[in-house]
Amino acid sequence: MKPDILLLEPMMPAIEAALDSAYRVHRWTGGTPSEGGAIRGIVTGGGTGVPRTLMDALPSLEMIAINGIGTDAVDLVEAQRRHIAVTVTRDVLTDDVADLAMALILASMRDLLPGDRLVRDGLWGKQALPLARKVSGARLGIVGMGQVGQAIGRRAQAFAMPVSYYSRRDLDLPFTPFVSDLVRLAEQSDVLVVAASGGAQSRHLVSREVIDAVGPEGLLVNVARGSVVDEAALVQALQEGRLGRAALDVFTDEPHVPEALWSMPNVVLQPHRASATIETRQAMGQLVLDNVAAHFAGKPLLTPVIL
Ligand code: 8YV
Repeated sequence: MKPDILLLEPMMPAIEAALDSAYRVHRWTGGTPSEGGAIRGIVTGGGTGVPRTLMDALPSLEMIAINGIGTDAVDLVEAQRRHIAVTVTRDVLTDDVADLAMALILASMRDLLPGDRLVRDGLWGKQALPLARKVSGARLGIVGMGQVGQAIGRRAQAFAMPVSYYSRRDLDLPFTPFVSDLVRLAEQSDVLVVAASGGAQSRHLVSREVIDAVGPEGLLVNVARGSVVDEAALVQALQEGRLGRAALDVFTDEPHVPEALWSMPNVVLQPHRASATIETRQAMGQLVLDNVAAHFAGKPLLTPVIL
């Protein structure tokens, strides 16, 4: 008999078709599914994770395959206690997230969206745009220097951006200095990019003080998790002109984006799309399929989360 799987968010049609052919796939509609007792596997996204109430309602759950790298929305301690295996799609989305971070830096500092809007509104030649800011040579601070942070650093080097970073510890990287104080890093950066994992340990790491240190001429970019930034402080700093610009792919309470941000011309907004390319979602989906298949075949998982 095919194992029962609960799919928490949509995936590419080809990936869903492959799941459908190998498993009895139940699509989550919120709450506790009536077939809860039969569910042995969950496939979910990094942002969605698994609500704890749902996890508690699935007594036969053996594995959670996250279609992403973030584990902050899954209770890993509880998973370990219940011997539920958890996998992520390590490595395959690093480039895309770093690419989007660069795209957000470029879009924000070069005023891409106001320029685009001016052309579409037929105002070229009628209305002047303020001059933008130069990206090449701007000083970049990276918060969280895992694979994504390092990939952003490598890209920034091609833009002649001096790169420094803040991390839980000095990683002794050859190309970029470690700064042990996040406020100091923010002070000495023109652009601060958040690439740290979410979770209790990083909640509101980018505080009002850090945002103020980025300052009225600075740009804050977040491609990590909304929870890492104090969003209320961010909105207030933008409203009061204490922060120059923000470019955000992630938010505290997705898909809710604070309405105050919607009309700000110095803010670039994306709907959590850093890994949303055909190529990467295909590779992520394949890794999910391979991990789920390995689990039900009793073989070693390809990319397990190890606590
Ligand atoms: C995805 C993510 O958008 O990797 C993560 O943790 O949040 C993103 O890559 C998400 O997992 C797909 O829902």
